[in-house]
Amino acid sequence: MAHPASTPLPAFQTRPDPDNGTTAKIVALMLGIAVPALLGFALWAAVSAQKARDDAKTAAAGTAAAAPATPAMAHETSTAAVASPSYAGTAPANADALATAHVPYPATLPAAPAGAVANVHLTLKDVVHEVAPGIKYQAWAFAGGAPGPVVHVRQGQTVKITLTNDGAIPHSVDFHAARIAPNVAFRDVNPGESFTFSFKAGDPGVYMYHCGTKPVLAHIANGMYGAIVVDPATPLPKADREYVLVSSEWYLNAPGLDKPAGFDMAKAHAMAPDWVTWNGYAGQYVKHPLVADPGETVRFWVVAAGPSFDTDFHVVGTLLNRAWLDGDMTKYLVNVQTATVPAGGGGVFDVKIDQPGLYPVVSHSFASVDMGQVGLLKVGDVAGTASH
Ligand SMILES: [Cu+2]
Repeated sequence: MAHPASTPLPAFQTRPDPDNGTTAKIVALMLGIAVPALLGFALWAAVSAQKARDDAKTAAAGTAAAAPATPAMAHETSTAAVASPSYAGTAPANADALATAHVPYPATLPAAPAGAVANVHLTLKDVVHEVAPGIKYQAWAFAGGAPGPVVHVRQGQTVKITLTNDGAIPHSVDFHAARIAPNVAFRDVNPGESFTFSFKAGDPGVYMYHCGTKPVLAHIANGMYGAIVVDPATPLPKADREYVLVSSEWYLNAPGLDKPAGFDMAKAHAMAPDWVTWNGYAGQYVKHPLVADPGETVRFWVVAAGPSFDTDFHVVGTLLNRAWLDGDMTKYLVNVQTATVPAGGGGVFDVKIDQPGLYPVVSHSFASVDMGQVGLLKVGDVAGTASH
């Protein structure tokens, strides 16, 4: 809709006089950005305990009022056409203690194996996964939870994948780093069976892997994804620390407090998640920050697993010194404020931070931050947040 003709155009803004309190304004602005991120859990804990109880009552009432028209899928997956109420921010009274006790997903990039062949054994399993403090979800995932293990190989290696299905229904695995006939390599594997295929890691970068069994939306949303890092044959500039971050969103058909929630297809179709996470657990690197020393180059290998959300990668308080977008490791952009990682894509981002502090790592799509996609990079010996 056009603006009314009488709407005045905004005046051009001039840069404020640097001596006129600008520093204080910038600090205030930064705090305005960072503090809400840091206080996310406190807010969830304070506001959401009651909300969770209310939502649980609402959900129970809704279930009673509207009997499901279709039978539920395995694992209580909801295929109801009407989405459950939002459970965003649900938190038990002891959420803070649970967040502290939580063992974070290991974000540090593991070493790549030597030799011509990288053997990777992945096991698929039905597991109860915690997506946030005290929030349980009946996941279909790789053994150990979601995301699956970080696979790290070298360009030129043959990657030999063995997939074992310990779940209750057929699953598969699709590697975006592979150039291979998917009908053969990514085929369904029945429960109790194993399947092996190999591909040449010809394309460096960071790539998603995921179950590709239909409905893919449900299999990814239920936790079946991970990241594979393929080291370029021509090494990247040296990095002092390397972290892998996989973003994903979660669609819950129940609060997940008393018993595990299942998947809500209507919410997934509406792209209205309850939680958005780095490495499968809301805010885990707020309580347990990623760390670096001042002046170090920190490399983030980022995958947006979705199933449907992009990640707008941003580190509050700095710029991305280098940004390799998706699978193109032949060149990088410099001084990027926010880099989009599309759902199903990846990106490699370097930051070099000299000033000690707590730097939030977010998707700058801030609904995602509110739903849990925030972590901290702790640079130097900074007080105020629990460490590992
Ligand atoms: Cu699957």
